[in-house]
Amino acid sequence: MKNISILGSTGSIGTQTLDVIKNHKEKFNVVGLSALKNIDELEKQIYEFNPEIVSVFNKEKAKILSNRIGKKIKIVSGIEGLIEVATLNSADIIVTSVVGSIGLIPTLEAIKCSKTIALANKETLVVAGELVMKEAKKYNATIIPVDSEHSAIFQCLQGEDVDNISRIILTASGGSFRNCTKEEIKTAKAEDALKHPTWNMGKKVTIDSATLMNKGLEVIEAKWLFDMDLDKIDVVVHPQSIIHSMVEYKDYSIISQMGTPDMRTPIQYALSYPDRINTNVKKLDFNSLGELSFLSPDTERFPCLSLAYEALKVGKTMTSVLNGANEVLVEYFLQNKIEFYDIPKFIEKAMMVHNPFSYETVDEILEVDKWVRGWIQNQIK
Ligand code: MN3
Repeated sequence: MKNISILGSTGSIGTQTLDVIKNHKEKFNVVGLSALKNIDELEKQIYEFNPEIVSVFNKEKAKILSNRIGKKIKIVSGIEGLIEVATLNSADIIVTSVVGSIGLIPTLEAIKCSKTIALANKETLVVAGELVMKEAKKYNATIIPVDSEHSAIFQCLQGEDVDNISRIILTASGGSFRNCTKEEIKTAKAEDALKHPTWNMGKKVTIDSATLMNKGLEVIEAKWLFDMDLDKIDVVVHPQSIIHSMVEYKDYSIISQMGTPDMRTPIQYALSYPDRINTNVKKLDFNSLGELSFLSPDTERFPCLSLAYEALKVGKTMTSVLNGANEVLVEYFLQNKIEFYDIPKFIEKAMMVHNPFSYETVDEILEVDKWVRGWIQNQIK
């Protein structure tokens, strides 16, 4: 039996993780849950999975939940609460599925407790990949990717020697605006961007898919997870989302991982690793699949991808600036306060203003994160 703690249990990845667990109650047991503020959903989860501890980030909401369910379960709140769920003694695996750089601190604390991390929070590696991987090594904590592309690569690497890799090929669906002209994209609203063609995901990552920033963040994530040089990470647009990513070896053999696009597959693999277990995800039917196609990403219509490569090339604190600016701008776009192309425009401006430096502590990173968020807010006002 593996004991699981989930950071962000009411979000898209969190609920799909619980769905996987529900199917394998003989293998997995929930010990910790946490949510930002959705206590109605959290309350249902508590009755169904009976955890030891629950964290509600919002303190007011934590109090309301506490009044509702009494003293049966320990309820904590704030960042301290999130850390408590992340470092729970009885937990074997911590699923980090909170959205944004808020995931960094609890992930680092879980690493210090040598937990196995099922990492679904890509922003953690984007803002502090070097530090996180260094700490994971130091504390002997295993990091297993949940992001579908990185899970694919992780699976393609099993039994192989990393020195034999020629390159990693990340596939991208192309997002909601893949077939739109620049003019159409310019005036598109958040609701249009939220109609993702192949994947069922949360709002933030769906907007990031539409801008291709998601793929940019994933390039950065891949660099740190697999210790790969930037020039060995390629992106190809593959609209059907059947091939979830590939690894090319030095004999130019390419190994890919395929399947129906369903996040429960990479989530389950992260929980069952190194084992494989049954699923009720839909089987891939080659007879009705039709054609698989591949295109190069269009950085003219989707400049965010180039900005991410640029930030990674500069390195140091620049990827934090990219990420912090993006998080704020996506939120504004979701509220229809800015246009689609304001996202890359202001990220680029922030990157030009910022003087990147080498960081050693998480506090330095958080300082940069705070700065860029304030800077963007001032620009939009
Ligand atoms: Mn992905």
